[in-house]
Amino acid sequence: MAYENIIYTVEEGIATITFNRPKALNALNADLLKELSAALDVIAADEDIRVLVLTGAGQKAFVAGADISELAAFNPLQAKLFGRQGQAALNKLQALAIPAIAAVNGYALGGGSEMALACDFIYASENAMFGLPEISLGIIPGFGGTQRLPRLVGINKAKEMIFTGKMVPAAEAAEIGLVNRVCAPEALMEEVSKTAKLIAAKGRVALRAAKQAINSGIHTDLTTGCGIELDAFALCMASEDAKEGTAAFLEKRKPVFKGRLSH
Ligand code: DAK
Repeated sequence: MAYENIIYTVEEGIATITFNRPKALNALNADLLKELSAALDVIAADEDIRVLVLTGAGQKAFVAGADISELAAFNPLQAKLFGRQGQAALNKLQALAIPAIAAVNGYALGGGSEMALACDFIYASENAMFGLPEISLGIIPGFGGTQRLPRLVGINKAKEMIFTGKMVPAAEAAEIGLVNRVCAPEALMEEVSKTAKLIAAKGRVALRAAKQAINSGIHTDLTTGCGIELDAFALCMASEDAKEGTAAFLEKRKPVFKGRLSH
């Protein structure tokens, strides 16, 4: 598929999707969501891709939300279809077997914050602004914001953000656990790249197992979650990577992971 609203690149096993509508602060329209969904399918099918990074084109925005000019013209049925399309894309993003990092380089509002929330963690530039301003448009978050935000920062903080629609600067977003790390704008991509490379060097089977255990276990009770962890752990022990990782430690050398289960 030819991409017009995103830029898709892959380098050293790290895929980057750059939302690319800078004139509209990278606002999400139906075409962009279609391209995002197609790129995620390509990534999911490519065994050589180890990490995904999402960011925004230009200096000002990650994603300034859904495209309000498109949104304003929706009838209820079109709104539902758009909502379904967005939720499907974000669920696909969250369900990717590989880790996804949001590099938030400016405004991440509405669907932009929701996009970042569907990633595994967020690094942000000092000038980044998070927020769910939907309430000021007479609507509510519709790409999972009412669900993912309270799970991450707690119910009351999420309610304050969603009820007021106020923007939260990067430093405060880090304090409430929404953002893992805040960087100078010019250092953001470098910091993200360092972490992405660190992750990409690990074993794919273990990464997949860890992500699945966390994502599946978090919404269960502790006993069920630990059961999920045990199954995931056992799967790791069937991998060549586990043999290689433990052997490399004992032989005092660096492991070379292949990301394969044993025959
Ligand atoms: N959509 C369309 N265009 C946008 C945009 C957006 N969300 N955000 C900015 N732009 C455009 C501006 O209109 C402007 O275009 P021109 O006038 O130059 O043609 C250009 O980007 C630059 O923006 P500003 O001139 O406003 O720049 P400022 O620095 O003054 O302000 C700002 C930056 C980010 C504070 C401001 O642009 C702003 O408040 N933007 C809107 C933020 C927002 O409310 N986002 C939408 C949140 S609602 C659904 C599920 C989910 C959703 C919808 C439906 N279903 C289930 C159906 C999601 C909803 C949302 O995300």
